[in-house]
Amino acid sequence: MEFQISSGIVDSYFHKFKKILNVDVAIVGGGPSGLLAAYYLAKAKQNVVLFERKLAPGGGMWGGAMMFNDIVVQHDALPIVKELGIDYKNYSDNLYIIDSLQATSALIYHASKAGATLMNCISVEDVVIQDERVRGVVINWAPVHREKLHVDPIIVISKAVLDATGHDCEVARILERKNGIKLNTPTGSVIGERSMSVYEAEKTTTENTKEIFPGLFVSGMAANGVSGSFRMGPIFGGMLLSGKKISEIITNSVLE
Ligand code: 48F
Repeated sequence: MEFQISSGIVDSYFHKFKKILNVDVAIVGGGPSGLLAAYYLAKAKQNVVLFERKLAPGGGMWGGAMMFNDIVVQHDALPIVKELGIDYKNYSDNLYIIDSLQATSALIYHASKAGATLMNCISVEDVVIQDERVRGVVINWAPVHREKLHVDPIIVISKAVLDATGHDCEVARILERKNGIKLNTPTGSVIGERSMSVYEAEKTTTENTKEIFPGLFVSGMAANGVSGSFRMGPIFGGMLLSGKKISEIITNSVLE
């Protein structure tokens, strides 16, 4: 029995790991925009893997606002909330309240159930570049980074990479820092996010959701961060709409 438990897990995990070494889409970051992109991409029959460095994917959605575990979505995003079976309460004309724990677990569940492979405790530390195009990501165990161990990584090949790393826009920054290349942002560089301005931020999140270098796409706060737009705090409609939009852009680009 003891042996079967261990060998079952090792066999299954290594089978899963081997499958994700060459995929259609590699998503970096398991916040709301990355999880929703994973869900829609998997539904569109893309072979998709999502890497999250923390134990639990979910990013900034679990914590609600200052740990008050409710969050707000606006009317535009309500069809997504309904599609995922998340309960909602009408609060004012255009705004709805959802429970952050139920919403986050629903995103994780639906992404996984749709067929996306979710890999937690793994950090993306670099990208693969071939012929002036991003062709994959370089991964290592998150604790290896935390302990600053000198351990070489593993390479994952993909047709598209999504930077859904949130406020730090880590993948875009790595690409720029290491390669000195020009990105498709207003300045050609990662600009960094501005202060709180909810209406502007929500509007620009979907506008900034796009391909910023051949093979590298951005969603959620990473999209606003690279293009120098605002933060918005505990309203999540923009994140959901951004995840859905980038899944459509990537699907079209991968199918080209
Ligand atoms: O920040 P995050 O939740 O991303 P998001 O989808 O949503 C932003 C909102 O939560 C909120 C907000 C809007 O309402 O302002 O902040 O843009 O999640 C990003 C996830 O990426 C992980 C990180 O741990 C977090 O869970 N992450 C970041 N860098 C890496 C990473 C990396 N290099 N490798 C793996 N995971």
